[in-house]
Amino acid sequence: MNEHPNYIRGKWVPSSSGKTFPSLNPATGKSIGTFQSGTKKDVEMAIEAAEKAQEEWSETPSPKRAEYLFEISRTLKKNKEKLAERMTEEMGKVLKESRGDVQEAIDVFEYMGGEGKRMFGHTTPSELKHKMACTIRRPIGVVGIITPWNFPMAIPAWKIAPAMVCGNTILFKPSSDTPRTAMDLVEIIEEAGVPAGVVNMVTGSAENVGNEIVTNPRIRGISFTGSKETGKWITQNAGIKKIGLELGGKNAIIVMEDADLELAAEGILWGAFGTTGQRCTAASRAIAHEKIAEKLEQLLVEKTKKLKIGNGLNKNTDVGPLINEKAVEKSIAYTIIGKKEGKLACGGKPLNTPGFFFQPTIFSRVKPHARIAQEEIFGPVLSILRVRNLNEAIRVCNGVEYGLSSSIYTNNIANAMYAIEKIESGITYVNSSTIGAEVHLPFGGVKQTGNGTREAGWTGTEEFSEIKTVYIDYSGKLQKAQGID
Ligand code: UN1
Repeated sequence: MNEHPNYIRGKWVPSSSGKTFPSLNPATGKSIGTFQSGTKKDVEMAIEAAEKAQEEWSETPSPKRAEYLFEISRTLKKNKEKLAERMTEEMGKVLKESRGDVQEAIDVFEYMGGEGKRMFGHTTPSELKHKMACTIRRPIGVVGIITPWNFPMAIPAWKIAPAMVCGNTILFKPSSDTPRTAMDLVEIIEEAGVPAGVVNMVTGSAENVGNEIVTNPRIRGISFTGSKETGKWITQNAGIKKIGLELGGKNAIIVMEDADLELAAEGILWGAFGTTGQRCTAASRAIAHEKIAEKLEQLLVEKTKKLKIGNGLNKNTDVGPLINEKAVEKSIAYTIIGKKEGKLACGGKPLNTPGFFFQPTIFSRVKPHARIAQEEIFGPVLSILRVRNLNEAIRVCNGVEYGLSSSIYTNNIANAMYAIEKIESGITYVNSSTIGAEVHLPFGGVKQTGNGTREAGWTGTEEFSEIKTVYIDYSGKLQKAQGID
């Protein structure tokens, strides 16, 4: 019933395992279809297909490859509403956010299509006469793309679009929580006429599918978004490959005494409870100046109590379910820890209904070293911390192992500029929440959040290409560099 195959060499095929797993609607706990429990053998078949397609795809000029990306973008746009509804059904986020997720995919295929006409290298003079030097971009080869469930279309698109335009062929393993949204995207890629073998998808577990993708030496590059633990495992087991990692966050919003508190409260709420707190960029800490902390807390609690929890397909829902049972257990566990570490100001309970719901939760008077202020919860749990001045705020903000997004609310330009300079993170917002990065700017983090790559924007193609340096000597003589005669 409603069984969905893998996609290898342009064909929809069952797994060699003969087994499937269900994808559940987190608002009801019911299955929406079954997907292949992929195997090492399936991965090998997909690598074979990707290798076969590699030469012709890499020889296709990038402005021509770009035409496929534009077509994918257009088809996504035409199907946006249906795709968003299906995404909410599978992932749970409220419909308007699912629309945003599809929109990110539309935008990134369009943007990366444009990159096909740039693909810039450098030219620079040689130190020798009648000789020129330049760089060009070459594909990496077959790349493995391993993606999470929280942006089930946008994140695969952030990776597949630049990988394609750079001339790589792809093995895509989506999260087992959102295989149907991944399938929807791959169907659109197929519809756009992308040659067989350029994009292949194998669904299944990390143990069987992920493991093989990471460790197989025929895969030349890996791009992964997910947990720090898995990221670490990848760096230890992938061998010599080009690796791009987007891992966790413990993002903070600093609110200074001069800030517009109404605006700050709205931004904190959107950052903490948007997507039910399940974004790497989610704001899980509010660092408040002691002079306004009480007032800010009141505003936050008041507004949080008004949020409507429910099925993301319902028009008036503000906060959808968590992704699965395990996520609810994690939020419960951190609430128990939080009650010992701070004061529970609101929320803190799962809903006693079918589906995986947890109340938006706020802890106040949390200390910087508390576990709820240090560890990534990936649920709707916000900690409020108090500080005496900007320097302390920045110290607290930086006092975690991650560094993805950050924000400061202030009307003092010097405060804002100082925070931009001193906060250790890949992204800093001023008077705006920690979420909502745009696809034409680089995205990524420092410290344990990543290994230095930046997705999206003009840096997005760097992760998926190799630089070749070219020297062209037209002097007709053997010339030796470094002054050797
Ligand atoms: C993520 O949670 O991994 O900036 C990505 C944002 C989104 C992307 C989040 N555009 O919140």
